Amino acid sequence: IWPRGDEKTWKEGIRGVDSDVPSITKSIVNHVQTSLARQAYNVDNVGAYQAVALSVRDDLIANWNETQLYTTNKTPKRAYYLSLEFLMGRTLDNALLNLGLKQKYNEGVEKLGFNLEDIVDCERDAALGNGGLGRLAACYLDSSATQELPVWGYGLRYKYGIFQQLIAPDGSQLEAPDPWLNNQNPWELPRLDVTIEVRFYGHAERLDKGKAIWSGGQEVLAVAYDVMIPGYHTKNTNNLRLWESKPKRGFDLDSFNAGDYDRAVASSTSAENITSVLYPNDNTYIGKELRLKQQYFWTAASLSDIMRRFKNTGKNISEFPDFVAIQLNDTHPTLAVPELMRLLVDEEDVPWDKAWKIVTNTFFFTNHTVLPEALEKWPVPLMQNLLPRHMQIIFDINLQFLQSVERKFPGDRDRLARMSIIQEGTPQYVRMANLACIGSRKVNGVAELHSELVRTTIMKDFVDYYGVSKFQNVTNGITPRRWLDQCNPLLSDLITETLKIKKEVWLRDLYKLEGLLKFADDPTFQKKWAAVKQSNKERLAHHVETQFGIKVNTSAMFDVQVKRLHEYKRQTLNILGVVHRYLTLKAMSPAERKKVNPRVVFFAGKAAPGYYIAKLTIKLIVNVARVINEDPDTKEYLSMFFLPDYSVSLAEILIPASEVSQHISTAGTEASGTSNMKFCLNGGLLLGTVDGANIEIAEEVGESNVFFFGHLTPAVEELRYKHTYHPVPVEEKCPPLAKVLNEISSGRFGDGSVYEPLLNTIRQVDYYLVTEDFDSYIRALEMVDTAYQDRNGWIKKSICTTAKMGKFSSDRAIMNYAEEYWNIEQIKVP
Ligand code: GPK
Repeated sequence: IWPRGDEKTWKEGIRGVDSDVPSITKSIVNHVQTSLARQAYNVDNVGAYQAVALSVRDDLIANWNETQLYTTNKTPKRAYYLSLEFLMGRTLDNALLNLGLKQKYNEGVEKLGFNLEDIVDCERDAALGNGGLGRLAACYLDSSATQELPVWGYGLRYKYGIFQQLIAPDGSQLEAPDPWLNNQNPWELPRLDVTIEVRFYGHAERLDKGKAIWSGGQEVLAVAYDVMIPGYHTKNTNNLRLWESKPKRGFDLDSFNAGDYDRAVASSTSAENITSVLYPNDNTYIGKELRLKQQYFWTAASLSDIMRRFKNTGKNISEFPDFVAIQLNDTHPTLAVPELMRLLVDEEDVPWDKAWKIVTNTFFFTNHTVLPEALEKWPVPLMQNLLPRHMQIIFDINLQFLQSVERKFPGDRDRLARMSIIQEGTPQYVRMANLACIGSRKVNGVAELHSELVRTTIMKDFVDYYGVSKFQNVTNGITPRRWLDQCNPLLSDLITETLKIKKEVWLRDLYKLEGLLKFADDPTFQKKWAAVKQSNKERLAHHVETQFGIKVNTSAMFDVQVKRLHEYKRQTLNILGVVHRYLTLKAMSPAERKKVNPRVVFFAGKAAPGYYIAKLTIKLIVNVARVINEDPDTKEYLSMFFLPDYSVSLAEILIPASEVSQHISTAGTEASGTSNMKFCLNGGLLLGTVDGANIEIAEEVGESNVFFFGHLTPAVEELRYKHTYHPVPVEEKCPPLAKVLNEISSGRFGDGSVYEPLLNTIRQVDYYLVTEDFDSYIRALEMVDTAYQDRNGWIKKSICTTAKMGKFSSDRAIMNYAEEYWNIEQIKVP
């Protein structure tokens, strides 16, 4: 029976999402006049963007509605991707491409007197993430939707995303807030009806059978905002649910009436603060109570939502893991483990052991770093106060676990101490990675080398205990829709025309790129390939020229390093290499210089606001750039730019323009890296260390097509030992580097004393082994130069690189999770 009213009227009432050009212009004009309350004569580009976005949103909503209804009725097993970060970037262009409507909107917008590219440029990035981890989550959503997998993301709707980076006249990084929601956001659906109560503080009283009652404290509301995630050329449109915090009661009426306004709104302000701002730390743990509040708020709301959806199916609670898989993106959502225990034991009356079985069959845990400073550890007193019931549950889980370890390895006290969820001391700490591992069915790293390091270092004891099969690898991937078709339309078209297969086909099966190999030597194809790169270089040059007012030499090699500023990523190695090159050029005669391969070096990336050395590195880059860009002897041959405020949108301009990109972390420190994949997919060659996914890229494209240098992972530990116990001065170890450091100290690039703390990290402990890798780095740069001199050889390398990047599609990675971890199936919405 139709739910209400006349079925025919309902069905005929569904707004046709007709995709002919007249319907599109009609819908845009309609939004201008109604949603925006404007007229043809007062629409600027921003207004046009809003109207076009609202029009596209109508299509997305229609698909999203159908997908959600159809999937709910099918009650399949679903997977949930819990991530504190989703670095989405812009949506309009991506949505148009995924819907297959870009051409039509182009025409329609033109008819209305606008240019689609300008309109697309009006959109602000949704930058709810720091770097690789957050962007990976975004790529995974795209691949899940494209492959029609029932996957939802869960995250937080931060009012402020990653800060905006400004560069002061003296080269310092300044941070400004990113109020990205100031203009309304057409890509989200507020679900003010979907609200969940989340408790903090209070007290937990134990009952019998492992149960407890948690009461009192502060209650906060989580409100859902749904973001539509369209798949590529499919109706399937998935959901990303972001939670916003809100006070449960507006304000305290008693205080208000007594005239104490501050107190009246204090608790509501504290509730709203929870989802105010994204923490700007990457690869470092930051032990702030508000951050722990964010983590619990988000996991509690998400689990409650998941539980409600599961219960709507009417299945028995023991079937929970047959219908729900939850991927923990790093340790940030690990509180989901004790929270699911709490829901099952305290609220659903499930016996402890049965509940534990459900929990450990539901969760999967991805580790993204082995850097010790990034591993989350929360002080027990802090957690005890904020989450008293969870602290009890964690202690209970730990007791049972350690008893079982003791049975397997009797009398091994050191092992127990290492494996315990609780790190002893004053205060005690909760080790989130141990908890995540113990609570999950599988643990994975993000590239082969990294996963092996997970097995042999941070998780070694757990491998001994569980066996190695629990610890696996899923090499990261990137979506070829955004990172080729969208950011590099010229290359995408050239590939389509060359492969003679539809774009829709190779963009969903990236291994098809191998078909380019047979054209790698074809001179006409090489010419077209080079022309595309040249045009992307011009696009970047134009961007730089408008920003800096400096003309960029577009016949020079474009060399790019863009990523978060971090000592382990070694932007220092790059800048010291640039200074070395500069000094070398200065020492040459004008005739000698003419033989040098001109190079433009681009940097971009943010430093965590509290990371002093990283900020000093930015200052050094900016000030070196200022000197060399103005030096008439050398500027033709070497110039350098630090592009402020790196973002997804800026990456979309930089990556297609790169001829070589640098991924030069100390071996064993970069878990995977994903921009390396983006550059190579766009025909840029890789200059890097034998680290992370660089290794697998080289395996695919062939070692002759990458430029590798530096010590290997097994050597790193011993070198560090030597640095500590048998230090050798840099003057002895590496004279050219010593010279570079001294030039900086002596004030060649502005007051040298400013940089002493940075230079001393290299002169003294040199934990990241800059002094050990500098020589081979310089040699690698020379090899790059030599290879670049052979134009056709270089273009061939570029073609062969793109051709062999099929493995790095995030479609492959997501299918691996779906089949080997989540056990979910594709659903085709008819
Ligand atoms: C890893 F631990 C973290 C972190 O806090 N933030 C972050 O972006 C990155 N990462 C790794 O550094 C990259 O090597 C990796 O490719 C990326 O996560 C995705 O796995």
